[in-house]
Amino acid sequence: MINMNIQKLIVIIIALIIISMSIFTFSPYVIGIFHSVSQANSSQIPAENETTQESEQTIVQTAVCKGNARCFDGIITKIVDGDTLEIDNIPIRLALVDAPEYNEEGGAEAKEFVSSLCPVGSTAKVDEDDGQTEGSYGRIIAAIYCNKITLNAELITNEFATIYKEFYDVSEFSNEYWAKDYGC
Ligand SMILES: [Ca+2]
Ligand SMILES: [Ca+2]
Repeated sequence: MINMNIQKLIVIIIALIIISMSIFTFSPYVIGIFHSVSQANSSQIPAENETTQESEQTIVQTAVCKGNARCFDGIITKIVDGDTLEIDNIPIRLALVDAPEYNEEGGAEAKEFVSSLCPVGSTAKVDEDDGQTEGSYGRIIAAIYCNKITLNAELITNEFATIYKEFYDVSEFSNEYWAKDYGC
């Protein structure tokens, strides 16, 4: 009777050793799998600052593009001056807006104004001017929406820039309030 129990005990111990050895051998893989699963999960759950960016993005996406020309969302990567900036490194010229060059009088202020409204890193929507799809010196001519505002409108109405009258008869945005009230 006692012998039987000892035999059983030995079998159990050997089984336990085999099980623990196999766990030890395979644990790196198991941990690796769990790690990748938890990473995948954590990337689905936005951290607090990502939530802010996401809501900004939602606001940008609610801005509706006019016409059929290019329309895309991106991140502001550079502000050149009051009427030119880069979104996803693509140069954009603000439609109907003429701000002074950076080295001209009022140029630095206009650039600073753009930075204060839509700093580098902001999410923005680009609505290409359907009347000026040929662009300007390699830049897309567009209206830009960011942080709930239309950048073109803010520059004009706050008098950091004037209406580019030369193009108001071809521009898609000539009938916008900011264009009509300030010269179109
Ligand atoms: Ca358009
Ligand atoms: Ca200019």
